[in-house]
Amino acid sequence: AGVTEQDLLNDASTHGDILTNGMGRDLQRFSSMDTLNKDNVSNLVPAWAFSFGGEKQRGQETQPLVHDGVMYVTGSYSRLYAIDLKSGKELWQYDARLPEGILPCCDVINRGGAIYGDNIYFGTLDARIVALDLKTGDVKWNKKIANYKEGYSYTAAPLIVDGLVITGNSGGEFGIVGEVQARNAETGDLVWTRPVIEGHMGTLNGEESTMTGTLNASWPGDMWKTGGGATWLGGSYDADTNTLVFGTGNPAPWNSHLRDAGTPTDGNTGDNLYAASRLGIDPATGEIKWHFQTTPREGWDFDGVNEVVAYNDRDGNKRFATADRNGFFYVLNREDGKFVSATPFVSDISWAEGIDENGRPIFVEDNRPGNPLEADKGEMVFAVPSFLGGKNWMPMAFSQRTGNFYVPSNEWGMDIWNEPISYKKGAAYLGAGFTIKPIFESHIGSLKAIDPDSGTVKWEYQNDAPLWGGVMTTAGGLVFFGTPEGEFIALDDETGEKLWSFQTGSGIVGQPVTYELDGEQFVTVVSGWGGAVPLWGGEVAKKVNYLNQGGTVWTFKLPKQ
Ligand code: PQQ
Repeated sequence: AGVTEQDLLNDASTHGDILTNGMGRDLQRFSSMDTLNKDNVSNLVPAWAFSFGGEKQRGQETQPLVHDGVMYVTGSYSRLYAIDLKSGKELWQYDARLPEGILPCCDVINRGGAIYGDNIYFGTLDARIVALDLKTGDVKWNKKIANYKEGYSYTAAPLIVDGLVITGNSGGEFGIVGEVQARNAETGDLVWTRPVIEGHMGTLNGEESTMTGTLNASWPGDMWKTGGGATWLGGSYDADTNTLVFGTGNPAPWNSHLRDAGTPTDGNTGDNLYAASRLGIDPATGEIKWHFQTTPREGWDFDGVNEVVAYNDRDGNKRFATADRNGFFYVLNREDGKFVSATPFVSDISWAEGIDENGRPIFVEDNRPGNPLEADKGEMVFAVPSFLGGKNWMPMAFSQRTGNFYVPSNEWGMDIWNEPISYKKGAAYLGAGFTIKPIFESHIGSLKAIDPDSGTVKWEYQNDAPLWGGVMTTAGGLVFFGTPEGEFIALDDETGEKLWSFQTGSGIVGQPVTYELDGEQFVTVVSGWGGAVPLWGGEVAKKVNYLNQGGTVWTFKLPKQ
């Protein structure tokens, strides 16, 4: 028996289990349960808590999974725990043995696993993907995605479609090449690979398939060979159109002048395809069906990896939505990835005036960091958003109840300048320097309710520290999310009013879930501050350096009647 493709298709509508990241492969993070709702959420209390233990208290960005009476949760440093759903007691634990010299850019985090057949799959920081037996935690297979010594790592939750385990890769700061890989879930054997930078060859069943894009059409010289575009946040799956959607990170290096991206030209020279893009991919073959580039000529580290959520708009049109790191909220057509609309979702965006009718940014050329070739350091600019983005990896949620998206955003900017750089295997390949700064005294974090049909912000909930955790919506009219200050919060989905909160003891950068057990509705979130902000946040990192680390799974329920 085991978990089937049909079970994955039904994941969002079955209340007793959570098999996929995103609570359904379209990543809506909406639960149709309403036992817990606006009227009773103020009574929510802890049912149990579970500590990851050890000294490895780092960013806990995971989303728990639930199957057959067991919760599966990944922790920092490539650990996975199986926990009894009723008692909160540990059943087994798997610790990946990580080699010295792993190179994750942005903390030793993991965002979760995927369940299929009799296995749970998750990726490790040394760029491997592991299949473990659901019952025992025994290793079924363990495969290398890429060479960690070159800067590759892995942090995303894998995606499972039609018996294939589909993974991206991390390493965009090291001049790696972004890629999507599909493996047979039973054996771990590679079925296809799709590099995302033009000029590189894909494979299918061990043989070359097709080239990605057109060689040298949008890159100068050999720059495509180390072109970046890490697919580090994984992907989503739209079953209606049978399409995988993966985002691609910043082109490498950051210094855009080295990639011919600094001077406007005719055609797409310097666009650096398909970095900073979303790709629609055929799950059977790994062929690219369509692409949409959010930031052509990228020069501010606006990775295009943010999750693409499949939904229907209020007129019933099949749409995708994505809130890009570059500060714009995009709506695309699900059939062909074509641009529908884009609206800013953060304040004071400085690098573009807006997005034109073809989905291309209208650049403010003065806001591109200057060319350093003539000097050691190019001209510095103050750009908004900061390179950590109007929104980073933390997933938004869609509500089927309100038709709105709930987007965890941040309002901040950066001083940024370019420097000369040349590629060296396994070394940082940026060619830029930067300092992140707040732009408002009152707040950085802002959870926004966005109407995707008009792009308007209906309400916002402001938070002192940058928001760094996922959002979940429910048919009970609730929006759940956590803050770096440690609060786990439920808001009213129509007004943004705070209905409930609980202090978890460390910052929340995890992704909440909800499920049913014996007729009761439970809510779980993992607490444990970390991720990119303390490491890369400049002045903002200093502002939040009082926050404590942790590693605790918190589970809540209503008291018995
Ligand atoms: N990871 C985080 C985090 O977990 O807090 C934030 C970031 C990453 C970024 O802002 C990145 O740019 C980023 N880039 C890559 C890459 O280019 O390969 C990987 C990751 C990652 O795997 O976590 C992040």
